[in-house]
Amino acid sequence: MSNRAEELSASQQSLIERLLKACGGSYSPETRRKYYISGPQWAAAYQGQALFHAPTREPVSPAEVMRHFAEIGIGYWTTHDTDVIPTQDLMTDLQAEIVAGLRKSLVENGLRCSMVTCETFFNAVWSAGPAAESPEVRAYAAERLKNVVRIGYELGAEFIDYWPGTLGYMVQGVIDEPQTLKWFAEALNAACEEDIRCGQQYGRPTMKHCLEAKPFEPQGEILLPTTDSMLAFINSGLLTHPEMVGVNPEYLHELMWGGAPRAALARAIIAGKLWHFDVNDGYRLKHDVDLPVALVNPLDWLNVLVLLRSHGFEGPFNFDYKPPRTTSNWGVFKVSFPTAIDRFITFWEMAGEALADPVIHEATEALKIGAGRVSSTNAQEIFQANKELLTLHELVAHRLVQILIGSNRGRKFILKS
Ligand code: 3MF
Ligand code: MG
Ligand code: MG
Repeated sequence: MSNRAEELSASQQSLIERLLKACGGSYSPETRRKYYISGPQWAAAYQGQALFHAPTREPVSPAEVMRHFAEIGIGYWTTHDTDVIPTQDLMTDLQAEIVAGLRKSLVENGLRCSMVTCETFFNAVWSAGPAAESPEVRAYAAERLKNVVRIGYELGAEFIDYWPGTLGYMVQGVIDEPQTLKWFAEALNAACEEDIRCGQQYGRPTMKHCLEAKPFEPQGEILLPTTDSMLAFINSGLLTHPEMVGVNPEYLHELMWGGAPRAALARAIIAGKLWHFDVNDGYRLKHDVDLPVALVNPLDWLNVLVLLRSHGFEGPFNFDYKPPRTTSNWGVFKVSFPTAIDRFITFWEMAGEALADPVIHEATEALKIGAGRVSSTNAQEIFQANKELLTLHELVAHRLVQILIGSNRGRKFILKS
């Protein structure tokens, strides 16, 4: 960088520091650590590249990411195998050395690894998916998944996540979809068997295996595009240990197909399979922009957290988002991660406020009691007696917006005189 550019960038940074302070509302690292929040290695080290974008940021080593996470107060770290171990070094002696180094960095920074995941989308070997026709590709996929289980044990992870990525096709009519799903199940079965073996070896409970769906990207068509399809797959009879497998919905992945994330989460909750959650934001029926949480859909985020809190889900919340493309490495850790986490905590606490709110409470109870004393066979009478059902709905929705903007606590805006 030229001296001139360096000076200008330093002055932008001091402006940002001042404005961040002026924003206020940030939590201490101790407070942030009280939530089950995890930071992905790949999000922190994301270099700004995309299909139409060249990389813009310097690489950041795992030890450096962990140091920043510790400073910010992110208590948990998550990683793909290839985020930290080059593909050619996987399953070699070098892997053992790298993993030992990661363990040391985790301890030094007071962090824990909550989740590990296998990259089955980036390397060219996955061009036809991890359950391709070629038996060599499938055997390699099974080895990779088993290896990730072992890495998980070495790093003390409780969760293992699978976003199959390339499980699908570009051109139609050429793959046998049911057979491909059976092959995919075989790889997961191999991972669960390896987990059971490791559990016995380490004297630890087995891990929670979580399937993450995404409706499109990077394949033209995806075989398991939604969390619902993952739930159906878990119950298809193809898995030898369905009790070990749950889901990791990602907020934006459900919006991308036009779904309501809250309803998708609800379906996972009633199946008893909501075990892990990827936190971010974005737009309906668009590509995977992975924006920082609550910058697009704050009201929906409040409502999602109300649902999760009221059903006892307390994490892990994995911040699977992408810091803006040209933000500097400094900005990623100074602004992007801390502000995303502080918004999340604020929304989590606001959700608690909504659950304790007397207006919402009374309205909800009244809805559940109903009008009473009407004939159960007379539609006209039931309707007449319950005319205010949707009025109460609207009142609750109004109150939620009040909570979002703080007017439930007396925040006032200047009125026209
Ligand atoms: C892609 C994703 C993935 C998964 C990750 C863990 C790169 O859209 O969301 O992140 O979350 O592979 O399974
Ligand atoms: Mg995403
Ligand atoms: Mg994700």
